[in-house]
Amino acid sequence: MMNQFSLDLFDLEKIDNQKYPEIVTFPSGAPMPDGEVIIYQNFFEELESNQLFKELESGISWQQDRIKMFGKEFNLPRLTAWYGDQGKSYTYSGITMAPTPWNPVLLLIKARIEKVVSLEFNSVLANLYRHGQDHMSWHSDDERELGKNPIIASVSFGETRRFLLRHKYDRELEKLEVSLNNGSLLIMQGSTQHFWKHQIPKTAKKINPRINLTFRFIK
Ligand SMILES: O=C(O)CCC(=O)C(=O)O
Ligand SMILES: [Mn+2]
Repeated sequence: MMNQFSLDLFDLEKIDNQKYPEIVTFPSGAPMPDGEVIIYQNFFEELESNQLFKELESGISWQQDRIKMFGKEFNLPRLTAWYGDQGKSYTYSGITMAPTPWNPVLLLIKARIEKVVSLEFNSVLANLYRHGQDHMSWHSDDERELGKNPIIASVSFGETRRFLLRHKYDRELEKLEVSLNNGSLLIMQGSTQHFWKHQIPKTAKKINPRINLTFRFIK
């Protein structure tokens, strides 16, 4: 007869390995001051993540946005799309976007995240990094419509990319680095956006595409 007790233990171990949140700290283990960042590696299992990547890659209406800088126009170094509840428009890098209505895949991912983050998100910014030259420069998600101390939930599918954080005011502090793997969920909360900037740097390596979704709550 199958031993029920050992089966439960096995399941627990599996859940622990895959869904255990870790607080992001400096390599010494020292806590991050002025913010709170949490990472769940393998929040979505590998096979499911691969499937979600494909569905998002083909199912999202990706756009090439342009930004103005120093009087010149440039292509944003990634493709983007903005989905959410109707009536929640959002300004990002000087671009005001009206959201596309939710699709079933995004709603599924949103519901899974809302099981561990007690917040109902009402919008998501999707980013497609086609290759190593696609990137996102240093910024904070501190737009007015996100309010004070926003909770941002960021899921990644496809290629692993480096995610870096640097303090805005204390230049003595070293940077923090997190590897955003296929199926990972990163949560930024507390005063993180007020004190820290983050980026996805370029890489010269030949790499596969990556999709990132940042779920947000817009007031
Ligand atoms: O691709 C990422 O992991 C970062 C995305 C991001 O910072 C943003 O959309 O504001
Ligand atoms: Mn951001």
